[in-house]
Amino acid sequence: MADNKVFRASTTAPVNIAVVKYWGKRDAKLNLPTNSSISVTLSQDDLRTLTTASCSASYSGDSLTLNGQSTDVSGARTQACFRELRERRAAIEKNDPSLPKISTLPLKVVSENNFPTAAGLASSAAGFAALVRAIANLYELPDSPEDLSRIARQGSGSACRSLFGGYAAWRMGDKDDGSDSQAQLIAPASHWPNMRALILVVNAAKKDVPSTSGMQQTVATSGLFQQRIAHVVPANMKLMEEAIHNKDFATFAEVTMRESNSFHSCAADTYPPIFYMNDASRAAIRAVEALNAAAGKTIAAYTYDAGPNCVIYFLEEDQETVIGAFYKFLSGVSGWKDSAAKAQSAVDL
Ligand code: 2P0
Repeated sequence: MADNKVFRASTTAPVNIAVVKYWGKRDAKLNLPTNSSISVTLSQDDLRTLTTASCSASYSGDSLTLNGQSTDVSGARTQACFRELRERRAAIEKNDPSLPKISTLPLKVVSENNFPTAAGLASSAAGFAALVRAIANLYELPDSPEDLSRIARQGSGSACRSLFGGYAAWRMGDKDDGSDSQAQLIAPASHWPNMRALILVVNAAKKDVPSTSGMQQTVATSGLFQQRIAHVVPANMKLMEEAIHNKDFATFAEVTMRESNSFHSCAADTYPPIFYMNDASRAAIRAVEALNAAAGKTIAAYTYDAGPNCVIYFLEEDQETVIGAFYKFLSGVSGWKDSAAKAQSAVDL
């Protein structure tokens, strides 16, 4: 029966790890940030979300399944994404009456990560990026990745950067309606193909304070944070973009490590303080410092998000040295002993 027809589209989206960190919202409803940010997209062979979106009159209502678990769709973020995508589909249906009227049909979204969600590896970024693109594909929307990034941003801020492969910037914008707060490609992965990332997953990685509430506590209480958004981030955005364009690893690495330190210092300056790193995280920082000192130049850069897990960026030519050093390190430090380490390329979609 035509009424029961199922329309379907699938897509994948990559995990991204910020090298200039997003931390703070100026508008929590529209997910508008207090600062711009930059990320590197990880290889989809290793870390990605696969999402299928479908719609049919035979479905009883909108539904979302994440890693086999039925998930609430009534949250404001998911609703904002569904609403904006439906509005866009409805507009093209209005202009072209020959198109099937699917914008009003119930939506079913099924999403799977190929990595453990509990590992705290930016799963919301890949998740919302894949959700938005899957529905946009289902609706055959003509929107550009930049347009879609404004929708994904409302699902989760960092998701807007996962609409792109390679090196992406989220420009904070200055409009109150968020129409200029979107992500943009800085360079495809092919621009710097020897970039690699090593991911160290610490045991029992559970966020004490979720990002959304943590960042707003920082905005409300940290004096250091005011300095960060006024001076530190604008300078680091410029340095990082130049480093990426020039494939200047030493600058890329220094800014990456300083940004991680700046973000975690603001977390610690929040009242009451927020600590995402633990002793094992700090030991890994020391190990990167020792590795760089032994090499006589910067060959590795650490970065931490809202949890204790470590991402280390390095270049392919230093892979043996970096991975060798970290396997040795992992076996010697409690907390990292049973961790999974994964070396991978930071490559394109
Ligand atoms: C980032 N993080 O730039 C930073 C660095 C964590 C530390 O984006 O509230 O999950 O959904 O917009 O995107 C985590 O924040 O927060 C994050 P919401 P999100 O990757």
